[in-house]
Amino acid sequence: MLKPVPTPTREQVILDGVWRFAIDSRVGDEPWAARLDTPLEVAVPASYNDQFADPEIRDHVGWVYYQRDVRVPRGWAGERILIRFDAATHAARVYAGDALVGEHVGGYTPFDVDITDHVEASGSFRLTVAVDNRLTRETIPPGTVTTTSDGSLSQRYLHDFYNYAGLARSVRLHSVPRAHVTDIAVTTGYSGTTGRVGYAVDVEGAGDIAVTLRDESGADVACGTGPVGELEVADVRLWQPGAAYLYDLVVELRAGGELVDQYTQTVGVRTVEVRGTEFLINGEPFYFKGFGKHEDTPIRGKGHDDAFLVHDFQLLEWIGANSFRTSHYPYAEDVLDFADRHGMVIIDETAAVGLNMLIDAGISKGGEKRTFGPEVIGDESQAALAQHVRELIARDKNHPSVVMWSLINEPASNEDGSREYFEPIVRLARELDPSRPITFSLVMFANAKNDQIVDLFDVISLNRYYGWYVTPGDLRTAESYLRMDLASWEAFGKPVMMTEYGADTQPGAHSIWDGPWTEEYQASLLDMYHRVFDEVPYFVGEQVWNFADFQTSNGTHRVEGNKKGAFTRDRKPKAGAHALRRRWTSFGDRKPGTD
Ligand code: BDP
Repeated sequence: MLKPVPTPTREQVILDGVWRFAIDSRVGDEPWAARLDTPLEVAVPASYNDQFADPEIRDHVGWVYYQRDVRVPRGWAGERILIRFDAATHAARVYAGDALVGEHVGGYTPFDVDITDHVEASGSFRLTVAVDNRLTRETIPPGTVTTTSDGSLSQRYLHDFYNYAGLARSVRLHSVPRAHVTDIAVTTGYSGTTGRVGYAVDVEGAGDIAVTLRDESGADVACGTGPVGELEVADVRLWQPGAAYLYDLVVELRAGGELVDQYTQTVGVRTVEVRGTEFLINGEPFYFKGFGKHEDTPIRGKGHDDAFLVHDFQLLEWIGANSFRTSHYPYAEDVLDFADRHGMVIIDETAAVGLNMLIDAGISKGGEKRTFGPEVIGDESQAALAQHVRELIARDKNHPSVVMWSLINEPASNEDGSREYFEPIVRLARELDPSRPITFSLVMFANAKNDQIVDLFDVISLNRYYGWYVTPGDLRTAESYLRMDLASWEAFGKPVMMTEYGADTQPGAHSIWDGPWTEEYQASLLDMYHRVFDEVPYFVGEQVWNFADFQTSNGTHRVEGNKKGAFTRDRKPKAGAHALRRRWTSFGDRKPGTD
């Protein structure tokens, strides 16, 4: 799926700004059929929840309406006219005037709505977007909606982060020519100093395809014709962690000698491979240092914000991180573009979090024991996840920064039914992208003895909370548990990494003892884990939970959100951040002690 960008044949109008807004209970039926009768306005892109000082809006369950008037540029006559939503969380219906023009389910992947037949160049139209925040057993992630005694809806879900909703990413009106390039897929490799860029171009309509590869100075380095081909790049500059290099693949569609469409796809030449117990980038063992993150900031919720993007990457560099996981959903495409340009290594995760009935709002609670089956997480959920994986790989397949797909976070992989549920998903991901390894993050109580799916994956990624949920305040016992746990995976002969470990930490709380919640405790816990990691030869990376504190749903186990951040929600370092910086700046992209 091509991101809309202006080219000699394509234009766009960014529709970000302030839109009219209402929740469903405050407007009549068919509110899209006229100007929304509402005093409220809302910022786009941003989740709507925290923008208002109104609990009925923050905790609303169901549809909300966004509306604005849109003018179509006069030069667009004869073009196809579309609206791209980078995300509508979690489902959307789009109306041009009174007409329903598109629908989408899935809150973190983009979709286009073709409105060519409903609008006119130089005319204007009323755009209404209905967005639904409900999570059910048929959605990814899952949840349950119940009707309370007063008739209002109440929502529960199994992950801990707050269920921010709305239009959290950009909305764009864009034009493409009638005959146009619909998709480009690239694969890369090299031998010696010669690079290889394979390409496959899909088009709608007739025309001849020509491609040119340009280096960063703008010089042509290779060219080809036809929809599928392979280009050789002499003296190739590789995309490396921390040292990005990007080529431009300029794709042209011509008819009768005339340019019909042009699109430029960036390309980083690099290889990724799991060999034995090593994770290799460009044939070199790579050691992941970094975090699981969230898209989460005050007021904006999950709204994408370029200033936070720039600042977060600055902090990642400051602390010596080389990678992060897009826990627990695909992030805005702008984040991956930025990672491509800055050599950040990404584990790209789906929105499949909470496929585990033993967890409630992120906490292990017992409760409903069985996760997989027709009455619980069944075929509809599996179909939704398959569709989500298709959309994720379609969007992100060309990003050199993405080195691995994380297909699930903390599923009940220790339960019967998990293999039947996940095996087809793994097969699908491998079919769609044979070039990247796949992983998933294992929950604490899925271990080397009871896990039923780990053999399907390339890398064993563990989420472990010894010293926090298990033996809090007792790092000595925690250390022995961690050591035993890591040792138990050796027999699998695969690389092992930690995708979550950490401790909630209240900034400003201090102690000379091992006191949970203090800054010293977070730093000591991290030091303890690192000591153990460095003993394990098949260990390939450490990603702390979390980069920054983030908002959660209400509950007595969280104080104003999850506080496991190395940074506070407004990006101030805790003592743990300084401890991480000391460690991570002391070695490069290889495992400590192997340089
Ligand atoms: C893990 C989840 C993560 C939570 C974390 C925690 O993967 O989303 O935020 O625990 O409890 O279970 O802090």
